[in-house]
Amino acid sequence: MSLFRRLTKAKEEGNAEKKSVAIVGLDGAGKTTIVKRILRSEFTLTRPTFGVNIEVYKYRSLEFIVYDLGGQTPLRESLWEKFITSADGLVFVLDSADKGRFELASEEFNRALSFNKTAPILFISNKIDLEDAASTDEILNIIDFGELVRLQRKYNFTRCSALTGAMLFESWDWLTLELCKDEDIPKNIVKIHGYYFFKSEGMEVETTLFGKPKTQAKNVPLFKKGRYEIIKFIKQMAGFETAESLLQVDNKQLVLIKEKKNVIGIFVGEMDPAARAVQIVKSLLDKMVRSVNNHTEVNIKNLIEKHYPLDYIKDK
Ligand code: G3D
Ligand code: MG
Repeated sequence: MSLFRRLTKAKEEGNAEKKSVAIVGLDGAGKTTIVKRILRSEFTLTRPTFGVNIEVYKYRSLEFIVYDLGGQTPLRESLWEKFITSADGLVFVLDSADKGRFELASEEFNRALSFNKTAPILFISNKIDLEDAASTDEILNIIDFGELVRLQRKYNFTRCSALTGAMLFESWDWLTLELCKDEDIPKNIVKIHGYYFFKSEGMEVETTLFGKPKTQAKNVPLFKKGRYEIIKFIKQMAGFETAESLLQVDNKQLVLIKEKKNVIGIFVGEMDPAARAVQIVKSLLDKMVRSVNNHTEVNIKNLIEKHYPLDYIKDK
């Protein structure tokens, strides 16, 4: 069965809405890292002989068929064009510290655009954690977003880091919402099922599951898996002052943020907007640091109940 046939078949049989996203950019820009970081791999349709990684990933309620189109050779050109042309969304990844290849990246971007005139475009200026990462101005000097405005293309330009996760989830949420404009995805509210509060050296301070006893009991196994994941995250991110991550734990999302000495994770619904969850966790961290500075007692549960009354699973 041809690859296209298989993809079409996957589309017919699955329940979740499927969208195809072509992710392009020069070698080493961070495409694979981004995809692995943000999306949960469902199953793989990778065909090494095609020279294109084709994988089906899950993000919120959507399944993305991602074409990671790195390292193309003239032999693969026509295939590359075909994937871009048929994609629902286009993601371009730029290594913002690789200034010597900005011209080349810009040409590549324009070439990709020429193959697809309708898909929303997410332009990721990656690796902003690096000291010599280009500023927004420097990037705007080489990439002509004005042209996209003239063409009335939907686009989003985000500076992010696949390594620390900064701004990554916000940008994918934008793309997700663009791709499912008409579908029922909650835009503003998340359902917080529980939280974890750890010190960044690994000490557990506080963890709590929200909800009625029955709901809690159902979530206990997931909550345990979440605890394991947060410890893994703490180890992996030991060298970073700040880091963000989004993990799928069965049918929930775990949003993890590290800020200097503290790590907070919140456990939210599968279809909830990750960007909103990221925003909540960051504000909790900020409020906690301020309480500690004022020598007042910190209780995350109280902070959530007070500041995000619509966002958590209530007891009754
Ligand atoms: P590609 O798929 O676009 O070719 P990769 O790129 O995802 O393979 O990434 C290329 C290298 O860049 C990898 O390093 C990866 O870890 C690194 N990288 C990706 N994103 C970031 C980022 O945001 N910040 C930093 N500092 N590095 C990043 P290695 O050493 O494994 O080749
Ligand atoms: Mg790659």
